Amino acid sequence: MERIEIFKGDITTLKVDAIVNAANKTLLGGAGVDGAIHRVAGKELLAECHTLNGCNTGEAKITKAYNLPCKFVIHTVGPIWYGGKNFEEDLLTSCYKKSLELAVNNNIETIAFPNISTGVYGFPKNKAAVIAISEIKKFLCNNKSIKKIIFATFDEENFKIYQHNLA
Ligand code: AR6
Repeated sequence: MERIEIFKGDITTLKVDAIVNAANKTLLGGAGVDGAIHRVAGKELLAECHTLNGCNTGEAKITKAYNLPCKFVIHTVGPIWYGGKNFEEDLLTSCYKKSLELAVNNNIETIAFPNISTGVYGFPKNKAAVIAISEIKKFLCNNKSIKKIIFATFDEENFKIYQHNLA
């Protein structure tokens, strides 16, 4: 538990080894946290993303962070919520798992996650938080190289949900 933290605010301000981006399959930018990350990182991030050939839902890819204060950006594509019968929960679990595997393989020790899929993609916020927290706790039990995982909440509702679920 001491390796898990909640932060409320803009993930692009965090000086961690990696921040995770809630991207779309093109990896070529968008609104929400994706837009904020590309705005701060600058055009070089978009140029590197152009070389990646997109990313499937539930998968993750890593880039440098350019003008961001972190070292890497891990881009993952969350599921669009269609009511829960299209493997949305498994795909969201996979986003956290694949992002953490990439982090470990790149010697990342500190990492911040946004609340993947809970904005434009419409995943129910509490359900998403329960999945994120349980996957991360499971991962930390089996991994000692990750020193800190930050849940970067942005809206008040998610902040309260994480406070409640981590209490
Ligand atoms: N820092 C941290 N969290 C943020 C920030 C920020 N600067 N801005 C928004 N959030 P969303 P999704 C929160 O919509 O649902 C994009 O267009 C926000 O409050 O960014 O996975 C992509 O290109 C919410 O809780 O991502 C995709 O097309 C969370 O980030 C699509 O949106 C996720 O909201 C992905 O949708």
